[in-house]
Amino acid sequence: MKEWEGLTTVEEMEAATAALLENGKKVGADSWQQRVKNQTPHCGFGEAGTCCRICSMGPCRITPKAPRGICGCDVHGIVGRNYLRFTAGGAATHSDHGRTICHTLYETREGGNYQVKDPEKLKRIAGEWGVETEGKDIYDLAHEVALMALEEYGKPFGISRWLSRAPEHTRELWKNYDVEPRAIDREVSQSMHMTHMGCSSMPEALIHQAMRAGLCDGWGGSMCGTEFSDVLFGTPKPIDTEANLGVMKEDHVNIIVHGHDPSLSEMIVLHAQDPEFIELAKAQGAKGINIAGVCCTSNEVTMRHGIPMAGNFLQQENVVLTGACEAVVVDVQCIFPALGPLSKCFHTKFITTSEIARIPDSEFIQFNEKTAGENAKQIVKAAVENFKNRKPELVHIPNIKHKARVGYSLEAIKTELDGVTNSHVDELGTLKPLADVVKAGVLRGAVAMVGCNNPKVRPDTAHIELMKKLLKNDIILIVTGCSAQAAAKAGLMDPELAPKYCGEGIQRVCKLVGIPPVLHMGSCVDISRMMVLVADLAKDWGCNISQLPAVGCAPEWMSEKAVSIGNYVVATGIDTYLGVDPYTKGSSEVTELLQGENGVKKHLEANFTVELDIEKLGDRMIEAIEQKRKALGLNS
Ligand code: BF8
Ligand code: SF4
Repeated sequence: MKEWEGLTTVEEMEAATAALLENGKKVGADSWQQRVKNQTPHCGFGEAGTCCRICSMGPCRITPKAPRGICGCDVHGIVGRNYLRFTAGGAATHSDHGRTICHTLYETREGGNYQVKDPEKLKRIAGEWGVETEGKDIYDLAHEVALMALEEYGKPFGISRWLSRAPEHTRELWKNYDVEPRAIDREVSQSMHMTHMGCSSMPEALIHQAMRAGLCDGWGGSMCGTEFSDVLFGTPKPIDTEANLGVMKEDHVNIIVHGHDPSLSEMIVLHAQDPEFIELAKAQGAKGINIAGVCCTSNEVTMRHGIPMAGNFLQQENVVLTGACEAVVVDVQCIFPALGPLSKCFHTKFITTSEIARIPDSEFIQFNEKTAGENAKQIVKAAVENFKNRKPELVHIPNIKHKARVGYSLEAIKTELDGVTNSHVDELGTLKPLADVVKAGVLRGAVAMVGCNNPKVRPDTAHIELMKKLLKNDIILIVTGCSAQAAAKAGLMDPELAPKYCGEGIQRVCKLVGIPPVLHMGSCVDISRMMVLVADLAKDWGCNISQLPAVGCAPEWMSEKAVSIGNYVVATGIDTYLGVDPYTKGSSEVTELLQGENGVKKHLEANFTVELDIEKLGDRMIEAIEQKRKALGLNS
């Protein structure tokens, strides 16, 4: 049996991209591939984190000859401040997304644009927060919980409510190191304050706050985003779909949803099914309306509706280059401004919808929770009416896609395990069967692979090659974000195909439970699902999170959000492996704090490893998992 036969290779994906770039040349389209060339080499000060421009006496750049900025700040202070600001950017972004979801929850009403789709989950959260649910109207409860969640962003006293989900030991560590996040906005705000000219320049203090700001995201804003999206739109369950550009349809109106906030895309998905728009599409000569996604918006709608995934971050220009995209509809985050001029080369409508992401050369249709239905209809109509403007000679959809089974929320994972063992203990099931197969060595452990693409890494290669390596070593994968889409495009989420090539243990588990070896847990805010997973697993196992044979990995990360995530994953006790340098190599002290034995590891039991060689990165993760097994006295 030829190894990994039937999977789509990165070479095949690159050939598809090359054909699309040729298509673009016909109309003078720019591309990120070209812009990378224009931007290379990058500024060495920026890459090392040693440039400071937070006051206008600078910019100050640290060299052996100029070891301090004008204010006297040394390289460790500058690198540390930059790192904290980077984190604050990510924490703010995830958390503000979470806030929008809380507002959407507040707008729910019977028969309204938004409804409560998972009342049981809402009641569970209400129970955790000490809210009486008995005899209460579900919408009254939704409004009460939404208000409480919104207050999490600015409450004057106390710590994040979500921390109560963590195991006792983790909470002790957080308390002792004083990193329990308080109000979500406060941690972001304090990070900005600390990094203002003339405040903190002590690396220990800056990295300490970076951990707390990360935690306010993962155990705060992102958790609000995930949990209340489930309440609003349904908690994901396993569902079959497809991934890669071949999901676009030549004879259909293609609407691409891109960004992160499901409040918009849910409405687009809903109204694209309106018979009046389907009729309108037919009147334009199309067979129907096809919705596909890019980036995390894609992950949100694929997890809940099986909407196909057109691609991940560095494929966003490709959807326009097909010449078959009637509209790219975006909300917030990870949207290339390049889509403006690019869409002008084709007939594509580039529709922005949020005051948070205003982009030149786009059509702005402001989306609002109160008028969501009307806004979505306007957008779908504009896209459908644009079908007639297609230039047939420019239409080229690569014939490349793969089957994928997605939808593995924590609830779904527990239910799947329960189905096999019938060990039904509480209403949500348990992770004991998972703990048992890992203890027995059938599975050696797990890697949570997450994050973006970055042209610094050959796109998708690190995700896919690392996954294959880990799977062969009986290490199961849980994935989110653009990593999940890389796996889906390759075929690693195909439950019939992918397990064949995995280690024997994974093969057995996949067959028994009926799952693919790579489990799609959702978008990047859904890394909060992974935090609850490890918290529950540690409780069911009877060990600390840091002892579990599990690590985190972001091999191709690029965004501030990814750094915020990395911080909360580490702060939760999970060693985290990065394939791209986080602009800290200019400071030995910051590097030690993040990656050494005497920094955050001393307080939080985990740290970062940065390794740009992907082969070595994989080896180190396997080694770490085996070491954790050994420390637990499990078989080698
Ligand atoms: O939040 S993985 S490129 S799409 S930042 Fe962006 Fe990175 Fe993709 Fe989702 Ni996450
Ligand atoms: Fe330079 Fe200090 Fe101003 Fe930074 S804060 S730009 S190091 S003077």
